[in-house]
This record gives sequence, structure tokens and C-alpha cells, in this order.
Amino acid sequence: MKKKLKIGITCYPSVGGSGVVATELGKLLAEKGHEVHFITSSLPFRLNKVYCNITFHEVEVNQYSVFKYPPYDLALASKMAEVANREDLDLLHVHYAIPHAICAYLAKQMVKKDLKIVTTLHGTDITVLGYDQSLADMIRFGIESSDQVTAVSNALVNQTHELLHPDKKIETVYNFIDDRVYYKKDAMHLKKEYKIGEDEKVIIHVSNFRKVKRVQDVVYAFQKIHRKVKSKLLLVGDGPEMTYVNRLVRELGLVEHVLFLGKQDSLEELYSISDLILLLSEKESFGLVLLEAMACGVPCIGTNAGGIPEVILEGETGYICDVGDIETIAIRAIQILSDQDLHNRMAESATILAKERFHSDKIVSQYESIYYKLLEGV
Ligand code: GMT
Repeated sequence: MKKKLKIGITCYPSVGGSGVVATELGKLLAEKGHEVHFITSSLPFRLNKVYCNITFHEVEVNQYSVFKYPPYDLALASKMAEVANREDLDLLHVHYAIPHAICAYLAKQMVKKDLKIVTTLHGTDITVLGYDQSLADMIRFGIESSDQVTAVSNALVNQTHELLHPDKKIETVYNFIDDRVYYKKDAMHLKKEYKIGEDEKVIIHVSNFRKVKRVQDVVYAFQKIHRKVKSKLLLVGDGPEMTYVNRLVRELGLVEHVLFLGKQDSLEELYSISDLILLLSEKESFGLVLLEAMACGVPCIGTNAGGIPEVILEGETGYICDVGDIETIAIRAIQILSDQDLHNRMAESATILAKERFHSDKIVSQYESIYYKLLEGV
């Protein structure tokens, strides 16, 4: 039997999919007997109970008045080195390149052993920050200084090479779902509580309401869908675009039919009452929400952006449309929502695909084998 590992994980603990993936990975590695140390600015929000072989190490930043900007990156690097030395960590697995890969590199210089660094690229760390000339060289350096780099889709691997030309092989390791959490549940009571009629179809969109998500397109598409199919739109999440989305819903006279649910925790229950998910982003390295919805038997419509076509199988688990092509998006949605046989077929294929291609057992084993290969120097 292989020796159990001591793994340090760093991520953004409170926002977005990268934090979710990092935390779920840590939990599953701990379940497999590894010792996991989260080194983050606050307790990762999905770490909501006691896990006996997970420890949380909080990064505290010196607020000395001389500093115009408190030096978080240095505090993180220093904490990484301290924990790595004290706990005798085998490796650091950092999620999101900036600043985490650079902090891990600094920590590695400070420790007494050959601490391995695995960096996982999640999306905007490349597709947005990679265009910032003040950061691009630093991101490339972080990638090249890591012992192993992974990205959450082939599209992101390609985009990273095209944009930054790092001299480094990047391996695709897809995101995953825990099928003990994400499966179709009986949540019909929610439909009643939200006053959604039994005969009404439910369309869901989940995001951080940033510009790249094009939530306005979701509303425009819904307007067209709603004309043909009795339906409600659930908008889940919050973010900078919320004010404009809210205004648009009012301008289009859809207030009665669009429910703003804000940030929610038990997404699996909301997916379980949904008939279709829309993710119409202009940039999306993977689209974790699509996978979560698929695991709950929800067909998807997504855009031809980034890794979305690696998650949705065109014509089988949903449809891929061009970014901004509201007309086609609405036609496809109406097709799925008004043909029960097609809907059932897609729902079943979505559940199977989520279990087969993106099952946590498979993906966590992939990460483990990356760790062991590095440590065994294969
Ligand atoms: O913008 C977001 O959706 C948040 C961002 C993050 O870093 O938390 O999400 C990125 O990572 C997720 C987990 O790997 C992916 O599922 C998202 O597609 C990706 N977002 C973008 O590429 C815009």
C-alpha cells in the first residue's frame, strides 16, 4: 500500500468554483486517509464540519501602517513554509495561479526539503489575468516554477499555451462532482413554496453575475422561451451585474416570472426542481454548475466558449450555441422543454455522463497519481 501523503492546499476560500473544487478535493483526499492542511485567508466555506485529518491554517496579514497594501502574498508564502516545515508536508497543491503559484514557489525556497508544487489553473487566472501585461510574465513564471501544472479543461490548456507560451506541459484534470451530494432529490415542496405551478417548467441559471457570464442573455432568451412555454426562471447567485439584470427583468415585464434567489447553499435541491440550465458565458473554462446540474438530471444549454463543449455533449446532454445567439438558444430550449421524450433522454444521458466522465473517484485518483509520480520522481 502506498504511503499516505501530507498535502497543503491553498485556494480562494470564499468565492467561486475554484474554491469549491479545491475544498471538495481536500475533503475527499482526507477521506482516503491523506492528511490535508488548508492554508487560506479564511475557513473555506464548504469546510462546514469537523474532519479529523483536515487542519485549517489561517493566513494573517500584518496591518502595519507603513504598508499602503497589506502584504497578503508574503504572509501566505511565509505560512506555507511554516506549515510545510512543521507538518513535514510532501507537497503544496495550489488552486488559481495568481498569487498562489508564486507564493508556493517562495515557500519552496524557504523550506528545508524538496517540497513539490502542483498548480491547478481554473480559468480567469489565465483568460482574464493573462491579458494583463503587469501579470502575464508572473503567471508564466508561476506555471514554469511548479513541478506539475493541471488545468480543468483541454480548452484551458490550449488557451494557456496560446496566450502565455509557458515552457511546461499542462495536463487536463476535469472538475468533478460528489454523487453522494449531487443527485436528483425529491424537492417538489420547493416548487410549491416558490409558488411555481405544477405545469410550469423551471429554467435555472447559477453564477457569480460577472460580465463574462452574460446573464442578460439568459433573461432575453427566457423572454422568448416564456412566450411559448409556461415557465419560471430561477436566477441563483449574486455579483456586479445584478443591478442591470434586475432592471432588465423589470423593463421586459418579467417580474412575475423570474425569481431572484441570491446565493444559495443546497443547489442540488434547486437543480432537482429544474428542467433546464442555461450557462451563456463568453468565457468559461469548465462550468462546474453545468456538471452539478447534469448530475441531478438537468439538460443543459451552454455557449461555445472555453471548456463548455467538453462538459455538454451536443445533442445528447443538451445543446451548444454561439455566444449571444439568443434566437437559437431559445429555439433549442423550447425544443427540450416541449418534447418530453427528448427531455427524458437528455436528463438520463446527463446523469450518466456526470457519473462516468466526471465522477469524484476517478478525478481524485488522477490527482493522487500526479502526486505519487512527482514524489517518486517517475
Ligand atoms: O468566474 C467564475 O466562475 C469563478 C471561477 C473561479 O476561479 O472560482 O471559476 C472558474 O473555475 C471554475 C472551477 O474550475 C470553473 O468551473 C469555471 O468555469 C471558471 N470560470 C471561468 O472560466 C469564467
